[in-house]
Amino acid sequence: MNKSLWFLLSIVLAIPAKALDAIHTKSAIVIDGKANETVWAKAPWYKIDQHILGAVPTPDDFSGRFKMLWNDKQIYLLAEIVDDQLFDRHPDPLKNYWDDDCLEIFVDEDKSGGNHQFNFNAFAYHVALDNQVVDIGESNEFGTTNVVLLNEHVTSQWRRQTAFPHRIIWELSIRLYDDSFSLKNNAKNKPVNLSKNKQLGFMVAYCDNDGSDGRESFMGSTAITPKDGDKNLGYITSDVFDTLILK
Ligand SMILES: [Ca+2]
Ligand SMILES: [Ca+2]
Ligand SMILES: [Ca+2]
Ligand SMILES: [Ca+2]
Repeated sequence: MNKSLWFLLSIVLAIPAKALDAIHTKSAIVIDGKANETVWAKAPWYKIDQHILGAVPTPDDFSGRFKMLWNDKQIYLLAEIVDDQLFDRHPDPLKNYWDDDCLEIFVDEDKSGGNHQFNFNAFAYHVALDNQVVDIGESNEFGTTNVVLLNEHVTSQWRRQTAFPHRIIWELSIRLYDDSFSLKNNAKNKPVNLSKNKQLGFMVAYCDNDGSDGRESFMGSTAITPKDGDKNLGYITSDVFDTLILK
């Protein structure tokens, strides 16, 4: 390799993964699936275009992007999702929720990284088409997987667009809980206050199913390095999340 090429390569390799920015909002955001608050126009878009699992969808089958805002109480997410078929095969919100269309939001409040599969070191909120929010909770007394609703963490509303009915605007507010959160001690659970320059572990993904028995594709906002060929690691470890900075 010649010297100039090696120099260029060393610069590219030294650039850390790009952080995501959430823009501060002084004005109130109404969670109604409408992006008509003027502050939304100030926030940059980020793509949901990284393959995690299943088929790589065509743009009409699935494509998505999102932007972020924050205030001292919560962060806000606006996702624009194109999905040709909205599908909810499992009406029970606790059953096979990953096999129905759902928006998945990964949050690690203190950016600690590490395993969160059966604890609340980080959260993998699966937001279903009925706007309910599911994650794997703490192991129960039998040591078995314990799926729980965390509806108080995320407020969610989506709407189809009149001119583009397969494009939906999904607007959400997310309260952040630190790793002391426990369903064994509900009275003590309080969302943390947020301040400028705070960094979180963060990632967004979409599970797309258009009528199959199981999830057809799973696309995310972050390039995940496979482990034993598997990129579906976000529900297990927050090591694979991106960094979100409150600007
Ligand atoms: Ca709104
Ligand atoms: Ca689809
Ligand atoms: Ca954590
Ligand atoms: Ca679908």
